[in-house]
Amino acid sequence: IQPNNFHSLRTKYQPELPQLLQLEELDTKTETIQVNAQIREMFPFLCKEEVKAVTFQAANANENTIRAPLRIGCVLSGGQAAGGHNVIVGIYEQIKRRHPNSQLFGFLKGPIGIYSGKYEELKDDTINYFKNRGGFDMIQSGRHKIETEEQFKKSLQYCQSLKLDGLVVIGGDDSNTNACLLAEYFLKNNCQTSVVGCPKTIDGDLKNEFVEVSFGFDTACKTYSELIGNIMLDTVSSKKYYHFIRLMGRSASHIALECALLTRPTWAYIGEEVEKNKTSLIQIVTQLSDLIEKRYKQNKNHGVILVPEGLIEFIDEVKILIKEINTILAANKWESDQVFNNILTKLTPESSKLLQFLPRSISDQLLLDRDPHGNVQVAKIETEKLLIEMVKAELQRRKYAGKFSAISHYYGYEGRCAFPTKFDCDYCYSLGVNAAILIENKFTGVMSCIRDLHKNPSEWNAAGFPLVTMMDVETRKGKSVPVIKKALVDLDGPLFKFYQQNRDKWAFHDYYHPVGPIQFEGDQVPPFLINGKGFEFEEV
Ligand code: FBP
Repeated sequence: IQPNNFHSLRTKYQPELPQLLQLEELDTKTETIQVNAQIREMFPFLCKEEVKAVTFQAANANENTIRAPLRIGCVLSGGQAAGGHNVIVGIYEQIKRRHPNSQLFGFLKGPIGIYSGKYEELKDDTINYFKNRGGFDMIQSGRHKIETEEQFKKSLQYCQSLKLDGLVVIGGDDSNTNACLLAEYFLKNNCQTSVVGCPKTIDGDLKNEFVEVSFGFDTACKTYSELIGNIMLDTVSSKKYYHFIRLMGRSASHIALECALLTRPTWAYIGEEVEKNKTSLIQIVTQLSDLIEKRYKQNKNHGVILVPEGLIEFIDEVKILIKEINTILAANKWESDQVFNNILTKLTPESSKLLQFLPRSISDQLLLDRDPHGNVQVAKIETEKLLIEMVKAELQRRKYAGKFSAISHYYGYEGRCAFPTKFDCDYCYSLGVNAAILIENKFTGVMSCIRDLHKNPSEWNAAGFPLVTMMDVETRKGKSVPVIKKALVDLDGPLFKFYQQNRDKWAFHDYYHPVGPIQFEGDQVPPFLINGKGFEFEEV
């Protein structure tokens, strides 16, 4: 692909590094963290001694320090998220600064590249081309899991034959769970390769007391918000369409909430609230129809409704239906054209009724194969179309006097590979530099964490937090397994509260706020998801 002018401009940008990570010499400071007993048992090698978090502080420069070249492998795992390339660029530039003979190897097409030994050495030309660029095309990604003994063994063999000091796994909750299992396996087998994770996912659900936000979230939300704002301007100009916009984000509604705060739509559903209130599909349709009728009385036949992709799984009766489908599909194998009829005979009467009530296109989407981690592929379920159809039918039933003309949109993949925002460029570069420093200091089974992200990049802090401290135990396929828990929208947190306080006003008075395209220069607003820290909510 020939770089265009914008690309050339962006590649010239040197990401800002926190002052701390610019220092020649760093001392590490460790602090013991408690890990629950069940997790300690599952990771006996990582938890052999006290489990420690690491932070850094300035040390005196020592001219006599002799540094050896570092050899690091990296892998991009799971869905694309803007900024992934900069994590790799950060690792590369850091290890080259430490020693010019250091080497970086990219495992290709995700975790499968590790256990099948498919890799490429990354050099200046590749690194310079992909700097500050969206996509994962430098080494590609994949959703494979390292799960069988053979795959663990092969992963270890390839890391050993490459004499890797470290492996950086750039991924979401499932990929970092896998990284932790790999770190444990390497320790158990006396392999010297450290394993360090980096928090990636546009969904924003890899978030906890150690990780403030996952990278890619900021770019995705700002990309979608630009498009939502454009639609808002269009609809207040023509005043004739309701736009139902489904936003990506598999489970949690962080993206929908962030975009709602940025753009102030007519209405935004938040899946976690729907779950908490046990709102049924019919209730959602009734609420929307009431809203449309009320707006009609104000002479408004237009609007913008945000629908999180994960909404469908939060609706109580659909959640039960999906759970039943998952169990039945796990126990039976049918030809694809027989799945629908066969499954109806095995579902409970309520779920069977619901599956038949849903439009066939939607029920077929619910029956699709699960991804390798067992997730329903909500990206393929057209909830926005389902709502439009059901609202249309309800309004007809009510003999609605107004006009309901609705257009559906799905903003998903277009937000994952945009040119990363300045925030994601700097954040990812710092994550990569920090990962390399953690490896140089021989920490394993830790997540590279950059903190105080609401401040200017120069003031950010860096740390390594043990992955075992982020783990919970869940039952999957009848077995207790360790997993990094997904963070859902906090319904008591400042972001949701702000939306809740303002949404009725926004619903009837069109406070639309088109944000325009991502800006790379000037004042930057970090994602609100960082607990609204440093962000003053402005009453509107
Ligand atoms: P990750 O959690 O791996 O980052 O992926 C998130 C996501 O982008 C979801 O928002 C979306 O539902 C899903 O991936 C789509 O998956 P796929 O790329 O396999 O279609």
